[in-house]
Amino acid sequence: MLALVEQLIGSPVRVTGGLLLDKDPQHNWEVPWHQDTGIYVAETPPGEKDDVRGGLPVYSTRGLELAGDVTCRLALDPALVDSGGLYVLPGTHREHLGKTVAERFGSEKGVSAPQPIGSALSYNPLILHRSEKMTSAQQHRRILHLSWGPADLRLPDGAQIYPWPQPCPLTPVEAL
Ligand SMILES: O=C(O)CCC(=O)C(=O)O
Repeated sequence: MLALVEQLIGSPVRVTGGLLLDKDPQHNWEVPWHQDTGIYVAETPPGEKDDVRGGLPVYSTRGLELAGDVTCRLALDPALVDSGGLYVLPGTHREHLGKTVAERFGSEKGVSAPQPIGSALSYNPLILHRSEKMTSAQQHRRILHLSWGPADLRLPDGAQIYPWPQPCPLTPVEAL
């Protein structure tokens, strides 16, 4: 995965986040079109609103700071059209769309990006994406969602990327 992400980003990389998303019949959500503009930081910069997710502060970017980043979703279960998989809207990663998303793209269906179990789906975090509820009889749709950026990624307003315990840039395990 490191080699894949380095190839996509085009430089040495760092991890910027990780989540396990477990969609099941009791926790069966849908999410409208959005860009992932937030990034975990060491602390909320002065003057920014508090946004704490999973216990960690998140800084919301306002421009294209994350345009060189890559998200990689590993499907631990099938994530298909009827099991709450992702839809994307190609080409929308080139601008920070802010609050215009619903008005401009709300009526678009987009392109489904179905994932068989064990597959990896990589995309730019700024591409519009959405998901629907699971309608299949599947018990779980677990996705390991990993976020990556260039090792020299910097944020404005003095925001410091959360210091995940890792060598930066990342090195292959064999080399440790
Ligand atoms: O996996 C899903 O159902 C939606 C995930 C999502 O919107 C995200 O990762 O930003």
